[in-house]
Amino acid sequence: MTNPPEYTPPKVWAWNKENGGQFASINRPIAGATHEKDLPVGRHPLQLYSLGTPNGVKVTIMLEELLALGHTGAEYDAWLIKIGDGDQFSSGFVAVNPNSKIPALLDRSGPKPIRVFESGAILMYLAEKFGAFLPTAPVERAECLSWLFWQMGSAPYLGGGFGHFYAYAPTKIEYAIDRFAMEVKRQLDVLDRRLADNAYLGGKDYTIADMAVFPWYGGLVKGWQYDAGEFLNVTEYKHVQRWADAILERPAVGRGRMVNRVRGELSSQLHERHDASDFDTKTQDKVTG
Ligand SMILES: N[C@@H](CCC(=O)N[C@@H](CS)C(=O)NCC(=O)O)C(=O)O
Repeated sequence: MTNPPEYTPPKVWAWNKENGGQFASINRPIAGATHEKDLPVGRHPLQLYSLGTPNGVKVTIMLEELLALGHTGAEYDAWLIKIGDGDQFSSGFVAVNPNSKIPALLDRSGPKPIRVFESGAILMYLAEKFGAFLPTAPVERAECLSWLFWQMGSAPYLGGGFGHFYAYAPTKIEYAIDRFAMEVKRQLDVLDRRLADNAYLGGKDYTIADMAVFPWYGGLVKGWQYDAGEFLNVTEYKHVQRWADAILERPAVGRGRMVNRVRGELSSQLHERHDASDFDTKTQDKVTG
């Protein structure tokens, strides 16, 4: 094993703003706003402040699925939060999410706006509000919520662990890549075994658990995440592949993946969404990453 340069931690950690990492310009060890700026507000009951990352896409898929079911109360304005530019640290965004991370939702349909942050909480909130994609029978509901929370606990090992050290860290550290590649493969095997006997994670029905897991692990087995398909030998997860293909067939998933998207073919990027007709000039078949 190749060793990284020796580092002896000081007695008390100190913030080195020039640590060279790809996110050095936005990462910081303190919370709160860096600047005063209000968030924009559109005409719809739901205001989403987000970006087309796996965490953001979970929510736009859910909103498009709700609209496809005919829930007009799920009409939404999706505003772009450019995290590379520090938009998540504006006073307006921090008021909606004190954790300064996308996605954040403001429900303005009632007498007082309700804020919701954390993608899992937003999915649950919307599922309960509209009575959709979250089973009510105890066994199915428990299974759905278990897989939803599995995602919330597991994906940081994929994104913050594997993805960070494999794709973003300024130096390739064998120990870190090895440790997180092993964990991510274990997680893929967990999913593969579950999906061997079940059409979807919650059982026979498509639920918010699938919407949460798909953008991360579906993207991984399709080779889109971190360009790591070959490295992780993702073709071996046959049941995850079958499940991801089934989800990709859904028109609402195609639309949800385009909202707040800032990479890939320009024709696949819908930076802001304010009306169903906004998709008319876009082409879903170009959403390949
Ligand atoms: N557990 C959170 C994670 C959200 C998250 O990590 N969002 C990232 C983008 S995918 C972000 O906003 N990063 C900005 C930052 O860290 O400053 C959720 O599921 O909502």
